[in-house]
Amino acid sequence: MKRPRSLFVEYAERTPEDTDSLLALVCAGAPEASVSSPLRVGLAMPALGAMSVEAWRTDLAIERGVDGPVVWSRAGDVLAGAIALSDAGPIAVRATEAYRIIIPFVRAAGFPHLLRMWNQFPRILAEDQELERYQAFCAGRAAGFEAEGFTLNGDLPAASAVGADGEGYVVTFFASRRPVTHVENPRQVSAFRYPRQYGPRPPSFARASRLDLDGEGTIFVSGTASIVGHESLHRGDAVAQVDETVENLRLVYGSAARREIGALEKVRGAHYRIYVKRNCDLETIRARFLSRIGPDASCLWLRGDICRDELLVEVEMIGQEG
Ligand code: 3EB
Repeated sequence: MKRPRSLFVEYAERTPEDTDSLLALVCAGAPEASVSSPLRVGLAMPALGAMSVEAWRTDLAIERGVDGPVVWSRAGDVLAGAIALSDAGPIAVRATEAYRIIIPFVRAAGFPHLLRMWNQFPRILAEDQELERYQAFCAGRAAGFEAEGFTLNGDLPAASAVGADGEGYVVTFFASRRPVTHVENPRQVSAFRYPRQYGPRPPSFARASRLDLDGEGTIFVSGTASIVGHESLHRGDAVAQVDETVENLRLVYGSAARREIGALEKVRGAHYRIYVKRNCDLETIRARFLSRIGPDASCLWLRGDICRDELLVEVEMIGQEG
């Protein structure tokens, strides 16, 4: 018999019928950001490919619940949750609020180790209190982590922060009962050490995190883009941005997998969520990315705004190492 797995993911074209083993369902294309029970996150981001749903599953028994604004489900050592807030007013305030709800919640639940967080809100590059909204968000997120006792230096989860279309701010998270390993990228400055030019407080995230359960390591690579050191490269060149992003993914994933990855194409069973900023770049980006990772790779293509104006694409990755 196959050994039961704590956590695995699959992409689907529509809401799956088999819901018993579902820990969480992330569905693209909602008109507004939304979170409902049992844990279903609606992302106000259109799907750009056949797949529109990210289904997180487990072979273990699931417990589900709602605690104030947090909708959650848990199985074994893993807890999944999400919260939907208004994105009105200063986004820094909303971010601090979200993190000051989520962190105490995971601690009280007995899953204190944050593994992965996704942030989605609209107008990510609009102005907000003399900053870009993303930079204001980073300041509020850092304040939230700090208020909850984080050092902001090697104790942060993997994350993404992407601009959606509809209204609302959604944070989705995975947390663990057991310690998580955080991983950085040797060719990128750690985001939590970015210099002041990117905003008053640097982004609070690790490049990847890894959870080891039942002899298997699940690797979550954060949103990854065409950034080397701390600088964006290849403004206006979607193909070169894909190549730079693939190189970053190769190195971060290799570091988390603790093995040399010759080419991303060689990583079996990986899943990629790709955010494309402009529909007009989709075919160029898709063709180049698939040529680099292999035509059979599992992909979820979404339309989303990237947090620096010059970036055309951002990719996150999930992998398992046996
Ligand atoms: C970067 O590397 C690109 O603020 O949570 C990637 C992943 C990015 C996560 C976040 C931002 C975030 O800086 C942007």
